[in-house]
Order: sequence, then C-alpha cells, then structure tokens
Amino acid sequence: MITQTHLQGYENLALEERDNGVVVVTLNRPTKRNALDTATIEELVRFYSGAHMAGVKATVLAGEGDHFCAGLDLVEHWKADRSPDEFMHVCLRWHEAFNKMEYGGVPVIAALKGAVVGGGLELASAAHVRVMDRSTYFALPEGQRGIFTGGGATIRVSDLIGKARMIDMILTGRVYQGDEAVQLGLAQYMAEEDSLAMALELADRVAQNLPLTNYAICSAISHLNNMSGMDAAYAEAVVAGVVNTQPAARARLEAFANKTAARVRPNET
Ligand code: 1HE
Repeated sequence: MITQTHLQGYENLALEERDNGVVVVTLNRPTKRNALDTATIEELVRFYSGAHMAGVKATVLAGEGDHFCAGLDLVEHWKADRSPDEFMHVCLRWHEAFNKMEYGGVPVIAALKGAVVGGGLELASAAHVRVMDRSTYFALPEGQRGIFTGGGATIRVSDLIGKARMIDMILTGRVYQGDEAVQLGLAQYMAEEDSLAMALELADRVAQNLPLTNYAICSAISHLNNMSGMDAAYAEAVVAGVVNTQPAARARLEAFANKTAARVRPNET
C-alpha cells in the first residue's frame, strides 16, 4: 500500500499508481518537450527521496508527448541569466534528484521515445533500465549550445558507452539511434511497438521481487561500484549477509528445495 500523500501535490510530474505498487512517473510538460526546469527537478527530488519509505515497489519514468525529454530548460536558463554560483546550485539539485533515483533503492525503468538529449540523457542515465523504441534518439547538444553538461553525463553517460564516445557526442553533436544505441549500451531494450508497454511489463516483473532485494540491487550496486575492489567485495558480503538471510526469502528458497519453484530455462527460439 503506497502512502497516498506521497503521490499528491505535483504539477510538472503526472503520477499514476498501478495496482501492484508500480508508479508511472510522467514528465508532463509536452509543450516544452518536457524540458527540465527547476520546478520539475524539485518534484523529482521530492518523489524519489520518499519513494522507498512510501512503499513504491518500482517506477516507470516516461515523458508525455512525442519526446522523452529535451534536457535543461534553455529558455528558463537564458531568462534567469544566472551567476556561476546560482547555476552550480541548479546542477547540485539535478544531482540530488538523479542520485536519489540511482541510489534510492526503488527500481527506475525509463520508457524512452523521441528526443533523449542533453539533460534528458542525463536523466535517463540515472535509471536502472532503459527501454527505447524506433523513434528514440540520443544526443548531447551542449557543445553546439555553448554550454557543458551539468547533470552527470560526464559520469553516467561515460559509464554507459565509454569516455571516448561520450566526448565525441558532446564535441561533434553525434546522434545515436536504433539498434546501434542498444549495442552501445544507451538502452538495454528496443521495443518494436511501444517502449512504455515494455517498460510496464518489466516493472511488473521487477515488482514481484522482494523489496529488500530490489533495494540492494538499486542502491548497493551503484555504491559498490564507487569503491575500491577490496572494499566493494567486503561491502558486498555485508549486503548479502542482510539480504540473503531475510525471513521473506525463506519461502522462495523452500519452494526451490521442494521443486515447486520455476527453473531457469533458455528463451524459446
Ligand atoms: C524547450 C526546450 C528546451 C524545446 N528548453 N524549451 N537540449 C537541447 O538542446 C534540445 C533543444 N530542443 C530541441 O532540439 C527540440 O525542441 C526537440 C528536438 C526536443 C523537439 O523539436 P520540436 O520541433 O518537436 O519542438 P520545438 O518547436 O523545437 O519546441 C517546442 C517548444 O518546446 C518550444 O516552445 P514554444 O513556447 O516556442 O512553443 C521550445 O522552445 C520548447 N523547448 N526544448 C526550453 N531544452 C544541467 S546542464 C544540462 C545541459 C542541457 O541539457 S543542454 C539542453 C540540450
């Protein structure tokens, strides 16, 4: 049961609770191609900061309209004529939001379409799973706009596709799309029909995992990857100590021992 107050009071995000603890979080400024203004970032901070405690089991992150997200709201940024200090703090709020997504323990499955560009790609990179479709394209137009990434692309996009490709994207404005984008790692799935439908299917499956297991997958792995190998191995053992002995896991282990649990089989070809 999700705490209902946690789903109320949003203007730039549309939240839809499904019956299995999954919440669809939709960027809801289609006339602005879901560009990220400061108000949207604050709503992402609020939602993802409290999602685990509110009982959300998984989220699908989507965009209203034809495009997932056009990145930083360039018009707001231009009009505000910010000082370096002000824009540093804008970026720190982006990091707050995206870190809450990546490290918050609640699975985030992004349903991508159309433009996933600039800060839109930084947002998508903070999701745990990305599903694209044939309309989806990825770019970092910052180089051409006379600016620089500030929402984590230097880290997360580099993690996905490697530093050299990330540098090429921002330097030359290179666009990736189609199967090549999946092969490079910008998305894990290509939906031939509808990325939202596939993301919902994945979220339904993920929501059946035990919450503590998902918490470890969607928080500990990112933390462990920031540590030295020795420390990560130690911390992984500690996490496994907690997760692998959780009482809720005993029924699942017993089902395997009793041969009533599903076996792992190859996909049908
Ligand atoms: C926007 C934004 C935006 C659209 N900020 N308002 N991001 C970019 O450089 C991408 C900029 N956007 C585009 O290239 C295109 O808008 C799209 C390819 C995404 C969509 O094209 P299209 O033809 O469907 O729409 P449009 O006519 O360009 O825009 C429709 C409206 O959305 C229009 O507003 P209107 O009030 O004149 O109707 C646009 O101004 C508005 N719009 N994109 C503000 N980004 C922490 S650092 C992060 C650095 C970055 O993210 S750099 C931003 C990169």
